[in-house]
Amino acid sequence: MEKLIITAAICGAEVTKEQNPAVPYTVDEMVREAVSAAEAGAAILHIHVRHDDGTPTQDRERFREVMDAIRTVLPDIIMIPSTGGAVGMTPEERLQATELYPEMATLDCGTCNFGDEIFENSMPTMRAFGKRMLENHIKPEYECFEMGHVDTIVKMAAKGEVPGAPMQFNFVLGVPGCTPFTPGNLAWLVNAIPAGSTWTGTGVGKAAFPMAEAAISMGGHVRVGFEDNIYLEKGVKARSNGELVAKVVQLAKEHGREIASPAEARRILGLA
Ligand code: KMH
Ligand code: ZN
Repeated sequence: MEKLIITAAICGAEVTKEQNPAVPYTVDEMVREAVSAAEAGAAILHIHVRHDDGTPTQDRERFREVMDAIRTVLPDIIMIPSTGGAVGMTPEERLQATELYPEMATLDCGTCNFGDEIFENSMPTMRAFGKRMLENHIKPEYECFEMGHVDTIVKMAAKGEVPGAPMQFNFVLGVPGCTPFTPGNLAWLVNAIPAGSTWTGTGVGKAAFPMAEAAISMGGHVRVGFEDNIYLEKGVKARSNGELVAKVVQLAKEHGREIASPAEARRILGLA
C-alpha cells in the first residue's frame, strides 16, 4: 500500500472556541495549529479562515494572510483552501481562494442537508467552480457528502466540466442529514470512483476514528481535525489538531502503514 497521507482540517467554518478553546481564529492561532498538525505527521492542511472574532469568511486577503504565514514556517506543506466556506455564502464569495492559485482547493460535489441547513451546490455552481479550477490549474479535492455526489462529479469530469484524472475524492461521512459512516457505505463509495483515483476518508463527530481505521486498512488516506471532530476520545477534548493527527499516526502504525511526507503526498496525488 502507498504511504498514508494525513490531512488536518484545522479550523472549519462552524466549530467554535465555546466548543473547544483550541479552535483557531486568528492568524497566530492558525499557524500554531498548522505547526502542531504538521509536526504530528500531517502532509496536507485543509484551510478555512475566520475573522479574529471567529466569524467565518472566504475573504481572499484573509486567505492570503493565513496561508502566507503558514508557508513561512511550513514551506513544504500542501494547503487545500475551502471553496465550500460556510452554509449560505454565495458562490462568488466562496471562490475567492482560487484567485491565489493554490495547488489544490476543495470542490463540493452536490447539494445536501447540513444539520438544519442546506449546503447548496447546484450544477451551475459546480460548473463555475470547475471552470475556474481548470483555468487556474488547481487540482480539486472532490468533497462527497452523499452517495450520488460521486456519480455527479465523475460524469462532469467525463464532459470536461471539471478537472479529470487522476481525481482525488474526500468522502465526508457523518454530517447530520447526509450519508453516515459505515464500512459498507465507504466500500460502496470506493468502488464507485474511477480506477487510478485517490481517496481520503473523513468521519464527522464520533465517526472520526472508525473512519480513519477503515481508510487506513482499505488503502485510502485520512482527514481529521477540529472541522470534523473536537474529541480525542469520548468525553476528552483534543488540546490541539496535532493530538488528533498523532492518534491517526498511531493507528497507521498498528496497521503497518507509513506516513507520507508532503513531497511523497505530492507524488501520490499527481501534483509533482
Ligand atoms: N463548511 C461546510 C458547509 C469545503 O470545505 O469545501 C462546507 C465545507 C466543505 O467545509
Ligand atoms: Zn471544509
